[in-house]
Amino acid sequence: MSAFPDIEKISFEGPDSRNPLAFRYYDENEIVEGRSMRDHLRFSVVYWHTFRGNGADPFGMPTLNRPWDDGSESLDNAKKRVAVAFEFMEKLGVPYFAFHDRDVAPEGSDLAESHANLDAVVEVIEQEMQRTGIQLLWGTANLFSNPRFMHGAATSPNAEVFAYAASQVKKAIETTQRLGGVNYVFWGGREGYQNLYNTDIKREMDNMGRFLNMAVDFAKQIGFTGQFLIEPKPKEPTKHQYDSDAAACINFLRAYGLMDHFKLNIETNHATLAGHTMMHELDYAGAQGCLGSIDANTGDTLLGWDTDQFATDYYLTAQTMLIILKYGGLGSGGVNFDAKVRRESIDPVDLFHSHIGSMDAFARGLKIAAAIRADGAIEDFVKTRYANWDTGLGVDIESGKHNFETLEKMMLEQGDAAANISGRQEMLENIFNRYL
Ligand code: XUL
Ligand code: CO
Repeated sequence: MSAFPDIEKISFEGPDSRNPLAFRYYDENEIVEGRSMRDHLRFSVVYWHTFRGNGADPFGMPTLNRPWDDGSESLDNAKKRVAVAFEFMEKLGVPYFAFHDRDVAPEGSDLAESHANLDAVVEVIEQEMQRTGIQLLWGTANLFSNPRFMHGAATSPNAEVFAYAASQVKKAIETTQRLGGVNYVFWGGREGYQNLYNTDIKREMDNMGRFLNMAVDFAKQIGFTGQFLIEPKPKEPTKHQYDSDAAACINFLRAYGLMDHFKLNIETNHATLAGHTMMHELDYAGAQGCLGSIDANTGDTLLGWDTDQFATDYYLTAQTMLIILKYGGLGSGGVNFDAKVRRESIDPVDLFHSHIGSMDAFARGLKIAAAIRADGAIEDFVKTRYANWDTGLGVDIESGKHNFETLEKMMLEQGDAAANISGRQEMLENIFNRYL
């Protein structure tokens, strides 16, 4: 039985279309910079928000109408949900999805039963993946919802919680491998602290490093070749999260010998919670060779928490795609909609409106970014701005021919540095706007 009987497969109708259930910009076959939009964007739907979100918030009960879901934690309900998820993704036309172990299958009364429940639902997922050709962008383990993780998982002061988390991640990596997942994500749900009076930061960080190294060893042992990703977020649910932003994650990866095994999954709302723009986090990660994938969403400028809204702002999507193109694309990563409909958007069709709008916004952002790159004015300006590093003194400094003494000698002779040139920020902002 269809969960969305009135909705046909969403098709591309072009910018003039007035049909809210059609794409205006996302034409999966359109070629941009030599690659199809489908391959550039690698859209992915998340199981947790889209199929498990119910509209509840800290002030109110569930609101969303999901006629196919009986609201129970039964295995039967979990299996029925899989068919709905794949009908939705097939009609939307996305190539990927992502899930946490506990999104798809209920937790059992002990670990063995939880593993068995996961296997039972994964069997149905496997069949649906085969039927539709939809692939797994990434799997992950939920190490934050159950009360056992109240003090963290890999960073828990309780060693048995570390052991439980390791067992859960082992199973989640095996499951991701079974489903041919192309990445595996670690988001440190409660890997942080609420108060330093009760916290041994050094021990917690060392244990997190130990945990991720065990994951790397296990992946090697079973031949899992998907890319490991860390997803930075500065706070919520903990007051301070260790993986707070791209820079903190990269420092952590270097400190624990993990740089060769991990990249980053950058999420927009996490970037802004950290006091950065998405563009900053992407460029920083890219500059360090760590740009892996993105969780596409947006926060609300008036709210200081992780609202996980669908991104529709062309500035945001164009800036995001500009940096992604700059670093040659997302590789095995994708544009993963870690976003949820508002609790007032109660109908199943709202799931379509939200994804269609954001897919279109990213498609349009991709085209804007490609046009800006084709124009070349911004890139040329940056080249010119640093041009003196390509001749004379700049080359000598960068090739190690100078030290403080030689530089002082030169400046004492010369008296002062050459005059600066304008940064032209406003002109560059205007050039960007030409293509919006
Ligand atoms: C939480 C968040 C997670 C991760 C996966 O803010 O973004 O859903 O993406 O655990
Ligand atoms: Co996320």
